[in-house]
Amino acid sequence: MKYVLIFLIGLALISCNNNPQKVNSAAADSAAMSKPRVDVPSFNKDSAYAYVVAQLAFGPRVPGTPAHEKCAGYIASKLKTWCKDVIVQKYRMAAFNGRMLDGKNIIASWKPGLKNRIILCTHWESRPWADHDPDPKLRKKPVDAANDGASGVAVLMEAARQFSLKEPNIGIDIVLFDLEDYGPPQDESQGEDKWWGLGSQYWAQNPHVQGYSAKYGVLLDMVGAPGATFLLEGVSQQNAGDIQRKIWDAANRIGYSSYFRYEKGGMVTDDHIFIMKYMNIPVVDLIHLDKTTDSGFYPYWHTTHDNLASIDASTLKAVGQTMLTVAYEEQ
Ligand code: AHN
Ligand code: ZN
Repeated sequence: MKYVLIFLIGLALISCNNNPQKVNSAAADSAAMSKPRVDVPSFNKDSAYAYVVAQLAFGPRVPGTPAHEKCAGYIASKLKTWCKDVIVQKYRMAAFNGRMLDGKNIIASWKPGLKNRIILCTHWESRPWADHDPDPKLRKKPVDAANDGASGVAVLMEAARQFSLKEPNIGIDIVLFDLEDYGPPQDESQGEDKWWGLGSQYWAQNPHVQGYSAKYGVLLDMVGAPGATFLLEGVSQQNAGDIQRKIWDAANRIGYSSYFRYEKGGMVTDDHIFIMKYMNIPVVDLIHLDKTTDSGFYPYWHTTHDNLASIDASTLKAVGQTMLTVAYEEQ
C-alpha cells in the first residue's frame, strides 16, 4: 500500500511537470516580464558612445571658452538633423565669484502643440575645476566631464535620433542645460544651493514657450560609468516617488536590475530641484550615487579621472533603453 501511494504521488508530480499548458503559460509569463508593453526601438550604444567622443574632442566645455561655444554649436546642429523644433535659449548670469557667464540651454521638442508631454534633461557643460581630485596639484584643472556632462547628452542625442525614426505618442522636450556645474569649490562653499544649476534656474523661470507645462521630467546625471549604481535619490523619492518607481520598474523589467537598485540614496541639489520649485513639475534625478565614497557620488566625481577611459557603452545602453521604454510606453 505504501509503495502504491508513493507511485501515485510520483505520477502526479510527473504529470504536473509535463502539463503542456502549464509550461506554456509559464513561458508566456516570463516573456511578458522581459518584453516592453509596446514596440520600443533598440537604443544604439555605439552611436551614443560616439556622441561622448565627439563632445570630448572639443576639450573641457568650460563656460567662457571656445570649446564651450563650439560644443553648443555641435549639439544644436546634430539635434536639428533629427528634430524640426530646436531652440537655443541664451542668457547671462552671475556666478558665485561675480563673473558674468554666457549660458545656452538647448531644447528639442517633438509634438510641441501637445499638452501631454514629458521632459528629458541633463546638463551639457564641464565643471571648470576638478576640486575633488585626490591630487591637490590637479584641483584647479578643468574636468573633461565625460560622465558628468557628456554621458547624459550622448544618451539624449541617441534618443533624439530614435525619436526621428519613430515618433513617440506623447510630446517630448529634450532640454540640455548649461551652467549646472559652476558651483563654488569645496573650500569656498557656504553650503548654498543657488550657485548650482544656473541654467535650469533660468529655464524654469523663463520657459522657452509661455505657460509651459509637462506631466513629469527625468534628469540624467552621470549615466556612463562602468557598473554605475542608480539609487533612489531622496528629493525625487519625496516629490516624484510614483514616477521614480515607474522608471525603476521599467529598467528592472527589461533586464537592468544591476544598475537600477531599489535602495535609498541621499538628497542631491541638482537641476531637478529648480524645475520642481519654479514650474511645479515632478522630476526624477537618475544619478549615479555610491554610498562608499565620501561625496556620495560616483568615485571620479569632479576629478580629472572623469574622462573617456571611465565611460562604458553598456551603461549608456541601460539608461538609454530605459528612457526609450518610458517614452514610448507613456500614454
Ligand atoms: C552639489 O554638489 C551641491 N550638487 C551636485 C550636483 C551635481 C554636480 N551633479 C553633477 N555635478
Ligand atoms: Zn558636476
